Amino acid sequence: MTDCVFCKIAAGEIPSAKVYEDSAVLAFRDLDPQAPTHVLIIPKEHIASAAELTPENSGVVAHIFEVAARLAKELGLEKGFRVVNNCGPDGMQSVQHLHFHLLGGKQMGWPPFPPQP
Ligand code: DGP
Repeated sequence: MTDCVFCKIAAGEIPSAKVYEDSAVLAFRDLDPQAPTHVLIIPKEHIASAAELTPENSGVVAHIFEVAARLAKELGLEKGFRVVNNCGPDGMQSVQHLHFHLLGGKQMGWPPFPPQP
């Protein structure tokens, strides 16, 4: 997609701090890190969000989780990590290209949203 920032990163048209790449996926450091380690893993194919996954295109998600496990080892996240996907307006998705946040290097909070009054 011509106006998609993550398609441009995947195509090398916008620079990124790349940590992994193969024919199907790219992983790079998030511009606005929310943890000591914060990597985004994206399919190179444009899929707008998790809501657009189908039996035809969902295989890449399993591959992304394999890459997350590999990167967690390589990046020293032996104590654990979190993989997050934000989907749609209520999910606070800000970039409309499927991506998974790999977060680690500190203990996360739970639940990930403020308690209701
Ligand atoms: P989300 O809210 O789940 O859509 O997260 C999008 C993330 O993408 C957000 O943490 C910031 C990051 N981001 C947005 N634009 C860029 C960019 O041009 N480069 C990099 N490295 N990260 C970006």
